[in-house]
Amino acid sequence: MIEIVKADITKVSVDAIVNAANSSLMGGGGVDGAIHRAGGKEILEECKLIVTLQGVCKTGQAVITTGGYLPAKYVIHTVGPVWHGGNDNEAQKLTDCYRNSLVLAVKYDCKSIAFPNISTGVYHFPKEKAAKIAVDAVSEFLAETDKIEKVIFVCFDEANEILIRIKLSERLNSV
Ligand code: AR6
Repeated sequence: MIEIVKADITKVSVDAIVNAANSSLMGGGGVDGAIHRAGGKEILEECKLIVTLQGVCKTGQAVITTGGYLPAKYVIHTVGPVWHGGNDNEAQKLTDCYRNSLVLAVKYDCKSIAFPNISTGVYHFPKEKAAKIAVDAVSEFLAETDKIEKVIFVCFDEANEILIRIKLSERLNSV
């Protein structure tokens, strides 16, 4: 049910890919920039509409748009926490990102979803802590529902790929 790959998430064919966005939903660098570039302007148009209707997307929350030209049907935009040293509820906020993205995926009948390593780029969340949170949040959600058939962790760098593999095998060995 859980796969780990080293790839560009804009190339992954799943029902929904998750974007590590910022609160404005207006695009940015990193994976956010790559998704908007590859997906085309329809994604930004929908993001603008969402902001007009419901305001900015707060940290830990998630919203959904079309996938535009991407192979994925939908993009789920979530806003990860900026790392401030660990005393700003960053861990809970990152858990919320994974959980709220999965809740939205189920709501839109998505069977497969791909996650990047949220917050581990310019938001500087420590990669090992983020990997454990990602694996725990996804595993706990999958234990509660049979609606999602596949979750792919799409890692862009080798460190994240190795860390996600370690955290997943630690978790599987502990149960
Ligand atoms: N496919 C998969 N993963 C990627 C890709 C890609 N094409 N490109 C980068 N990554 P970041 P954040 C990885 O900085 O830390 C944006 O400007 C990257 O190696 O994209 O959550 C937003 O607008 C890293 O492991 O997101 C926000 O302002 C991971 O994606 C801010 O960055 C996340 O890195 C969000 O920062």
